[in-house]
Order: sequence, then structure tokens, then C-alpha cells
Amino acid sequence: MTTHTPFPNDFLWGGATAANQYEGAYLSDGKGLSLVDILPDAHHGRWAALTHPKEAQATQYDFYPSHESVDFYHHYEEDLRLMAEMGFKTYRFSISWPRIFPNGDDLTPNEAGLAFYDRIIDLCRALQIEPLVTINHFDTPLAMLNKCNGWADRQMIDHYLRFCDVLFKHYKGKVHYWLTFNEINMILHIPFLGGGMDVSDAAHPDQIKYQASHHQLVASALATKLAHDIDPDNQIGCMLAAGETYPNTPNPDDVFKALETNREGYFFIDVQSRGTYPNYAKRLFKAKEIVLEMAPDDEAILKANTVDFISFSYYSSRLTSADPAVNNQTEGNVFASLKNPYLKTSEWGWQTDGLGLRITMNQLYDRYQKPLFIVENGLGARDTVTADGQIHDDYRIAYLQENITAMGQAIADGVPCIGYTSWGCIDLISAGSGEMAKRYGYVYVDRDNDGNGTLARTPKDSFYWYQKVIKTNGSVL
Ligand code: P53
Repeated sequence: MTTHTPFPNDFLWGGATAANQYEGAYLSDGKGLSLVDILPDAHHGRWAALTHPKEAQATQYDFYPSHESVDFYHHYEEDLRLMAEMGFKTYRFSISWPRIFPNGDDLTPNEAGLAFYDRIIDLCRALQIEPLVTINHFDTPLAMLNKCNGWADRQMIDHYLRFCDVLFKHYKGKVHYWLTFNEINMILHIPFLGGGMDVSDAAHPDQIKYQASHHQLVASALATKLAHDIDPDNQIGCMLAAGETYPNTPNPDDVFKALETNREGYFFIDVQSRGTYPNYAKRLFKAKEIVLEMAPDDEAILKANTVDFISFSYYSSRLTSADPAVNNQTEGNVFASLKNPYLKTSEWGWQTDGLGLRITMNQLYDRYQKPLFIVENGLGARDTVTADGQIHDDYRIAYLQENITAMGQAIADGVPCIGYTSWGCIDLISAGSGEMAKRYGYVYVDRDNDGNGTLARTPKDSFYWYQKVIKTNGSVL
């Protein structure tokens, strides 16, 4: 019996993690401090720390979730074998920049740090899992915050390229898929995670944020060139925190507001994929009184070195209104969004919208005509271990079913898609809240918000479900 599936034969099914939320071992083998290493969890002021990082740095918290995290550093073999057991074709992970360059501006790499990723990449290859590497996932070395306010300073481009040069040469022939910056648009929303900067006492934060964005965009283009020069087989992707923003009503004011909100993210991909700043940037800069400082070659660099594919994270659609009285309920969220009454909401206020993924994919492809790669998707939820020692996470399966079905529909609509890596395939620390309780994984990790637990790994029901999805190439969901 042949079952119908919209997914191509070589579709890359897998899962995604990031060093700063997964590895622990925060000072092992010469690693320097990562941005997240100075942050407490949501119950001890994480949001205040994210928005005032210099103050956070001077504060002694009782507990730092990232320091041990779920200790992938010492559990990598077990974890990669579990991924292989699910049938992963690809595994997306990030390389911790301060593990390789502890201070950011070091001139030579920390060999012990590279040795760790050698072990990961060699085992991936042995298990026939294609590595997909995020070069910078919220992980600018903390030392650079203190030295030059992170990406606010143009010298970060050189430091980043030195890091890239080491990676592209060292992993030549072993890694072919690279993402230059995780959720590059995050720099506007959480400048500390996105750009290693503190803008809390800046007179004109938007000026700093967009200038730093420019530095990252130039760095991304130069990294793309370097990757192609070193190995023409390298495929380089940009990475957007995506999710279509809908208008709250058919009022054209709301529709226009939604268009502007979508452009806040497209802004970055317009540069990375089309090679030029979009037309609307001029008016945006004028309205925000931003004057970008550019080096003479910057525009030519951006133009000549566009990305090969468009990757993105998608958790939910968003909703906006032009009426400030309606919109102001939403403060405090990373991405402001009204509550959409047509959608289910998770415990953390994120809404499930599979069709929104199909819409987002169609919009991205219509705009860029480059292959897509979904590199994050999933439901952060509280899990309970039942008396039989199992985790029956039917809510997670339901979310993934809805989203994967919609992805298949988008592919059937004619949108090319290279692969799908769901977020936090093994439970890890939440970026936004620092909690362990907000879990995304197919594999449960025994650890709680306060750091108690054995770190034992247990497959959840969703583990066996996803195994079947991969085995049938998405024909059984
Ligand atoms: P958490 C929101 C807030 C922080 C990071 O988020 C985010 C988002 C959603 O776009 O981005 C990504 O852990 C990020 C991951 C993160 C994941 O979303 O707050 O790339 O590092 O863990 C999920 O539930």
C-alpha cells in the first residue's frame, strides 16, 4: 500500500537545541561566561535581568538555571542515540561562542571547546544525522557586553568572523548547513540575548538597536561569503522569529498596523535574502530618528552575499490593533500580541495556530522564493510523570499534529521546504522564563525549576509518535 505524503523523500526531520539552554558545564574546559549565565529564572526576576543586564551582572542570585542545565555536555552520547532512535535525519544545535572564544576577542580558539563539538559532529555523522549548526544562538560572549556593549560596536563583526573562520575550516566537509544568527530580529525585542547589549540607560535605544542590527547583517553577509569561499557545498541560512501578525479587525487601520508589525521581522530577511535595505526602511529610520553609520563597502557586501535558504521559528501567529487602548493589554511579552479568541492558549500564553504556519510559509516563500527550513516549532507545556513512570503528553502530540499537517499543506501549496526541526527535542531550559517546567521535548529530563533531579532521560509518548511520523515520512500523523 502506498500512502500519500506531501513530504519529499529527502526531507530532513529532526529536532533543535541551543548550547546556552542545553549544555550546562558553564565553565568547563576553558569556557567563558555566556549571556544567560548571569540570569535567574522567571520566579527570581529574569525579565528585569534581561532588560537590565549590567545590574543583573552585579547581583548575586541564589540559582542560575543555565550553569548545569540538563548537562548535555556530559549526556551527549545518550541524547544523540535517543535522537537516532527516533529516526532523526538532522539535528540542529548551536556552538557556544564563549566555549571557543571565552572572551570574544581572543585571537586563538580554545581547543578543548572545539573538541567537544568534534565529538558531537562525529557522532552525528556516525548515526547518519546531518548537523545543522547555529553559529550564534543568544550566545555572544558576556565579556563583550562589558568591553564594548556587544553588537553596538562594529568591532564585533571581526570577532564574529574569526569565530566563523575557525568553524568553517575545522568542520569543512562535516557540516553543510549553517545559520548565521538565531532569530536575528530578536535584537529589537531582547537586545541583551540578541546582541549582548545593555540599552537600559540609552537616550536613544532604537538608534543602538538598529546600528547593532546593521553590524549583524554585515557580519552575516561576510560569513556567507566566507562559508562559500571555504566550501562551495556550504548552505547558509538566515533565521527569523516568524509568525504572521493578523489584524484584530477588518478596520484598514488594523490591517496597516499588522503589515507594519510583520515588516519589523521581514526587515532583516529583506536584507539577508534580497541584499538591500527595503524601501520602507527609509521612512522607518526617519520616523524613529535613526541615522545608520555604514562603511563604504557595506552595501556592496550585503548585495553580493545573500543567503541560500530561509529558516525560521514558528510557535504561533500574533494579533495586533491600531488602537492603543486595545493593544496596551499585552505589555511584558517578547512579541506583543492580543489574545486571538479563535485559538487555544497554552499555560504560558502562547496560542496554537497550525494554519498560521501554512500562512507564514506561503508568505515567506512568496516574498523570497528561496527554500524554507522550519528550525523551531513546538509546545512548551508542563508534563507530569504518572505512577507507571510514563509521560502521556497527548497535548504536545496534538499541537505537533496540527502544525506538521499545516506544514504538509504548505508544501502541497508549492512551497519548497528542506526540513523540520522541532524545538527542545530533549527537555531543556526555557529562554524566556529560565524554567525547566516549560518543556518541549520528546524526551523527559528529570530536573525541576530549582535544579533538583537525577537528569535521567525518559522517552514520552510523543517520542514514539514522532518516531512513526519520521518512519512514514509524514504520512502517518
Ligand atoms: P521559550 C520568545 C522568547 C524567547 C525566545 O522560547 C524565543 C521566543 C519565541 O520566538 O525564541 C525561541 O524557551 C528561541 C529559543 C527558545 C524558544 O524560542 O521562552 O530561539 O531559544 O527557547 C522557545 O519557551
